[in-house]
Amino acid sequence: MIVGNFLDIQSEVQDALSEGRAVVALESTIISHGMPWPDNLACAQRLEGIVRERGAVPATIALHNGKIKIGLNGDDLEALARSGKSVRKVSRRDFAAVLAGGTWGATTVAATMMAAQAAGIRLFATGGIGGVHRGAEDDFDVSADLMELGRTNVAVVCAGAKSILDLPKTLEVLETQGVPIWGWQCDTFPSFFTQSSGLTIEDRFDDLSALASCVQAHFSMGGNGGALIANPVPSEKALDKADEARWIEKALADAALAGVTGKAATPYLLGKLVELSGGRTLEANLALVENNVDLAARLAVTMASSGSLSR
Ligand code: PSU
Ligand code: MN
Repeated sequence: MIVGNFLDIQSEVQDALSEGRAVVALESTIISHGMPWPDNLACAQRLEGIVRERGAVPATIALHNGKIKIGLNGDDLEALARSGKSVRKVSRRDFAAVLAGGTWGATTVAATMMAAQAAGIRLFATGGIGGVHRGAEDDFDVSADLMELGRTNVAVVCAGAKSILDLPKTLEVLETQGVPIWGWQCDTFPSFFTQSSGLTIEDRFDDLSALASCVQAHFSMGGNGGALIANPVPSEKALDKADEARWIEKALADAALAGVTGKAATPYLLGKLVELSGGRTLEANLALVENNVDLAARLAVTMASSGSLSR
């Protein structure tokens, strides 16, 4: 667990936390590496706006000047968005080097969970989580997000994971890690750009207060690790399965040709898909992140009103 000395918590966020009000954490890799400029800045601003409209406080998380910033101002958001992929992508293992160097760092799902837990934030919304890459049996590419979900006490709202990944293996690792998956109005694991992967999940919730009770029960048990709330992309923005499969095959083939591996793989594939689809994957990406942030904010407000975010 990260100690408080490294945290720089915006006063608005700190006040909300101290008073048990609703706060939603947001990641920054999605801004720097997940979307192109200037859509990324517009998206980051819009996400904070959605959280506020629902009556919660947004806390976008990134590293800068040797601190983990919990809540960014407008200039910070713009600096991150403009820098794009030149900012270091920070997962669990990258913290110390970036903090010691004092530069900007953009937090992945894993790193944002660690920071949120240290600040006392329970709920975090993103687009998709990292997972087990196709061919992982050869290259061992399994996102650190999955292990973090197994150990860090934060609930993550996402639209599942992209089918550039191996989704059955991803669900197997989540099961091994003991991570519950709660479907929001769905019975199958969503596959990011499309509503369903066809893979069944056990728990479905159609009602916000029932979901809030489940999240509350999970955290009340103490030290129980993370949880996933799976929220499918809105149907009007979902991609056609055949188009998606074609673009993904091509993106994966290009990545193999270009020799892209490791932490560069996910950003490369996302960028390729935007190119290949003429921007359709970006549209779907924007819609699903907004939808996730909206759900996380409503959930946070519901939990705060029953006193379950009080310390
Ligand atoms: N999936 C997306 N968009 C993203 C990411 C994942 O659809 O921007 C980012 C998230 O920050 C996630 C990270 O935590 O990529 C996973 O990277 P890797 O596969 O290298 O662990
Ligand atoms: Mn990886």
